[in-house]
Amino acid sequence: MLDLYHAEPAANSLKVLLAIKEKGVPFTSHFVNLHEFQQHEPWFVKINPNGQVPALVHDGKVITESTVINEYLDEAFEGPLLRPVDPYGRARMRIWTKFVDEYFTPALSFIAWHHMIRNITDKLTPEELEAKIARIPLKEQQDKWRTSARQGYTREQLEEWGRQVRVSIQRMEKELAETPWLAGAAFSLADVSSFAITAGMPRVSPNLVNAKDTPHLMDWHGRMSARPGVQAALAMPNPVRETMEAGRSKMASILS
Ligand SMILES: N[C@@H](CCC(=O)N[C@@H](CS)C(=O)NCC(=O)O)C(=O)O
Repeated sequence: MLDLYHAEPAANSLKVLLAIKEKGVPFTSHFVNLHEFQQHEPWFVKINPNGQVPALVHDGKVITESTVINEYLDEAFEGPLLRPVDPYGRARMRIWTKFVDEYFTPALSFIAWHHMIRNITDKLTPEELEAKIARIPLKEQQDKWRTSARQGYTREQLEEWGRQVRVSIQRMEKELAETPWLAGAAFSLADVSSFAITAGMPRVSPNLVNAKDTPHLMDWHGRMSARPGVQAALAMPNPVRETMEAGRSKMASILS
């Protein structure tokens, strides 16, 4: 029995959907609607005490943290190998997944929240919003919801995160100019992690990711997008697409 609790195919949820579809492992999908704060409901916090998606439940055992879930999926199930076999290749893969988790994703995430969260929270009264925030298990996430919903982040903060996103894109471009996939000769979880947050960038941030400035990244993006596993992950239902799109256009200004 394999159950995956995830949100729309974006960011950390997309990361795990990509791996599970590439691997071809059958699973039961449970959509957790972040726009309705379902991730903070008691039934879900019992599964992941952090109140965040994705979460995998395998024969009753819970695995959280998207990068750990992906390594677990690759280790525990049959199917194409998603990690290089040699120790150096595997280390290179982990350097990428760590970089994506610790540097690239946080920078992009703060920018996204600043532009998108009010599309979710504006329908609530201040009292309703505080009641929702009070249920969030992590103090850091409480602060992120509250700041994004109210005054937002400062121009200096947004510009610094924008700089970090540009550094991340340049790092990908440099690597992909040297090797076809991010961890070397073969597709791996390094590509999965990186694609999960750059999937929409050629469309949303064409000033940053385009054929002239980042030709190798664009070529990689085309090869990634052509993979059946990637297409299957991106085709997962997305009931919140409209709200997301409304925020995405606003993000483009800081990411150029
Ligand atoms: N380190 C965690 C982060 C998970 C995470 O940030 N999930 C986001 C969605 S991409 C979430 O659940 N956000 C809603 C919230 O924090 O309230 C992982 O990699 O799985």
